[in-house]
Amino acid sequence: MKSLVRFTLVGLAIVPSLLAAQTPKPPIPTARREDAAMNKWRENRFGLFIHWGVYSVPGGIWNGKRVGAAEWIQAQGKISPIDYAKFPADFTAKNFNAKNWAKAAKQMGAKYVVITTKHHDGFCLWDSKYTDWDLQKSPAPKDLLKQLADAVRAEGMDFGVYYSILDWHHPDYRTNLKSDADRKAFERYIVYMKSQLKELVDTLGPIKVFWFDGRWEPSYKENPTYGADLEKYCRQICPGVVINDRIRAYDSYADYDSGYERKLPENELPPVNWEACMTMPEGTWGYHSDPPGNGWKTPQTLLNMLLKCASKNGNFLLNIGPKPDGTIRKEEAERMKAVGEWMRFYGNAVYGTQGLVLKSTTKFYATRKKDSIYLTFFEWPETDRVTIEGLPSNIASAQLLDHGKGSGLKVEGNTIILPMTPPEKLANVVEIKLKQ
Ligand code: JFZ
Repeated sequence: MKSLVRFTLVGLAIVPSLLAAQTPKPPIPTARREDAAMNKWRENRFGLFIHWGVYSVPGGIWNGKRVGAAEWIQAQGKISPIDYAKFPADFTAKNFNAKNWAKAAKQMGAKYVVITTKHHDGFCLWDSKYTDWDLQKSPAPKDLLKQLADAVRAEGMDFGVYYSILDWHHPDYRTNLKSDADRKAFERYIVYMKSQLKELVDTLGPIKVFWFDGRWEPSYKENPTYGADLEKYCRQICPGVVINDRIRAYDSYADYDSGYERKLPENELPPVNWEACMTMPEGTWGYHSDPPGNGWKTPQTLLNMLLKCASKNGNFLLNIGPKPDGTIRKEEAERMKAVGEWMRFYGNAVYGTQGLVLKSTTKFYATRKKDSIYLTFFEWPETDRVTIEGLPSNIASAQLLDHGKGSGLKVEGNTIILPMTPPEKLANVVEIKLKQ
């Protein structure tokens, strides 16, 4: 009976994108966090997001019916808890190799990796003391998160965890707090979350990012003290950790705005730290055997998004959804590789930069690091002259970057003269040195 009730609740779950338009915006903080850990997070600029869990098993298709977001299949496919409980057995991770994942992330150019430790289905991707709805129920190695965390750090990247507040499985989770009993249960659930976060901190080694999600149900959203308290707790157990806004009930950005989900800011330089997260196909984060939307974004589009973020002071967290056996599908592996090949030569235009607003009739993305300004062109200009307004000082020299080399460009005042054909296919970078 109880499971029937929960089944109904899940069936009615609202897809968050429908809610996004109406969600309130927190007040702009007067100062941005500026300590070393926060600066490192900003300098990283580019991360890999991984959505992996037992929802990867049905791969977006249940009883012949195809859903949109694969990780929402329990709700969207109206799968009963009994049927859903069969998925962990097929979550084999038999081809999972933490070192290979970390190498692939590094090769893509990522400076940090964030993985789903618990998504909305409540399934824990580790062996938790506080629930048996976890890897105990699957043949996968129980320490796979630890393996990944270590491998990621061994490659010199930062490791972060995604954790969903919304939980379709935990008996104490509540959508609404209609009675004292509900409130008591939900507060037990908050203790459960805290215990699990502490468990992750104690077992996984240094965690640099807490990426929360699933804050939109009334129980959490209408009681902002829960989020404020949880944030305080996280900072205690994991000093320095960078926390996204979704830990809070829309009343604070915490350390950064993670609301740029599958979209990028248009004209403004956002006034708070921010990160956009992005899927490679449309509308699915978890592994989908037949993804929604019109195919896969090209490497050029993904790079364009990354540079656009950097030029507006934002981070870019690019997602993959591995298969239940731990394979990274071909479509994703190819894109990761192509993006990384470009980043290997032109990453200077991204890492450690700040965005800046320049005026020109030519389209490019501008970033700045010390006395260098980088202009990244995704379309080669129609004429050979690029005039730039708004530079902080005069141009001392300019070069067109070409696979780790540079060829000097002729400069006339604030105009640079480009060759007829560019060296690179995906995007071309001009580095300008400013006069001191
Ligand atoms: C959430 C999840 O529901 C989804 O499965 C995925 O994990 C994604 C990264 O996060 O989806 C959201 C959450 C918030 C918004 C949109 C989608 N939002 O604020 O616009």
